[in-house]
Amino acid sequence: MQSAAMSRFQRRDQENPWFAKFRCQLAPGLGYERGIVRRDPSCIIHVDGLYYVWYTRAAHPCLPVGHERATDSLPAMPWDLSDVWYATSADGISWVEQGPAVERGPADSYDERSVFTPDVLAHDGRYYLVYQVTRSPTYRCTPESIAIAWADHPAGPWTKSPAPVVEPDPSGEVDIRAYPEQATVKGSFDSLRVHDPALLFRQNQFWLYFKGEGIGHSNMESKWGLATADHPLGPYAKSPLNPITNSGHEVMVWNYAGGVGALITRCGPEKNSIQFAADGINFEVKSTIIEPPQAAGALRVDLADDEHPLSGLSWGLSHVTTYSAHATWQARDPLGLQDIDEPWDFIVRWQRDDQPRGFV
Ligand code: AAL
Repeated sequence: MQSAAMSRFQRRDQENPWFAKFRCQLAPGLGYERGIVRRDPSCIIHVDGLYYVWYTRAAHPCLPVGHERATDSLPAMPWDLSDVWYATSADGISWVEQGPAVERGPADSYDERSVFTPDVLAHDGRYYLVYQVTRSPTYRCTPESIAIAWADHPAGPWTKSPAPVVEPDPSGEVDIRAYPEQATVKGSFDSLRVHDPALLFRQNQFWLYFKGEGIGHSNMESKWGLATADHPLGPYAKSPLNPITNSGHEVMVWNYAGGVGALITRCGPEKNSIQFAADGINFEVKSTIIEPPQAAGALRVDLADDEHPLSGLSWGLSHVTTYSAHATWQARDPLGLQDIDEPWDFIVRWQRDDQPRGFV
């Protein structure tokens, strides 16, 4: 005998190819280190027998001091005063940190304060990194844009775009004399910042998915937008249907069967779901999941149309933000992290578990 709720639950997970659960383990080489921030890993690509990943990396003199106390050398937030670094791995488990890929620009450049939260696309023998850029400490109302760099080899050297390729929407108004700054006119969902870019190639175009934060919207109301271009370096045009999700934080998308799969986490009424859009724009919930990896990057694979819907979500890296209440993994301490005495973000490995969810 089973209640209606349990029978619905069991049927849903066992028969649904879109259902996933995840395990995590340490990623030696990218793990916890006092004074070092490692977070927001890109997707992972496999080139000439090596796995490559890019991520936000900072060596900070102290833990973040917050918006009002940040200086030229004191970070406001963990991702402030950061550069994009890369690491390689032979087995996808242990990593060797190789050094910077894209660094902050000189004074007065569009990326002078921080470059962070990268994703990678390999296309036609070239490599593209998309990432966030900002000019000043991440004060509550500091704009953030998306820029791109390209290279002929994953080890670089990287050439940066002369300007950001996606900017916040110009709507909304802020009274910067108030503290904290007050929105006087609410803007669109991406009027303050564009974040977390992820770049796919589909239908002969470059599809750049991003997270928006809007003037007058709370940080936990984030939604995703899309901008497309004929050339990877742009110009990118935002979709008239933006925002294309009503939920989601860090962007994780993959190609599947001519459409796009999405891992929606942390924010909004549809958080903790896996979604699919046959046209890459109109997403539908395919499954609900528990404890997805945060800020995940997955192994990029070439997918044939008949692959499993979650082949693009087999394993990858994610981060543990030890200062954050969102780190449910850390709260349950499956990695045995009780020795950590200061909250420095670090990277872990996740893997999709093929077993269906256990039933009580
Ligand atoms: C992340 C992302 C973006 C934000 C910050 C760093 O997880 O959403 O990158 O700016 O947090």
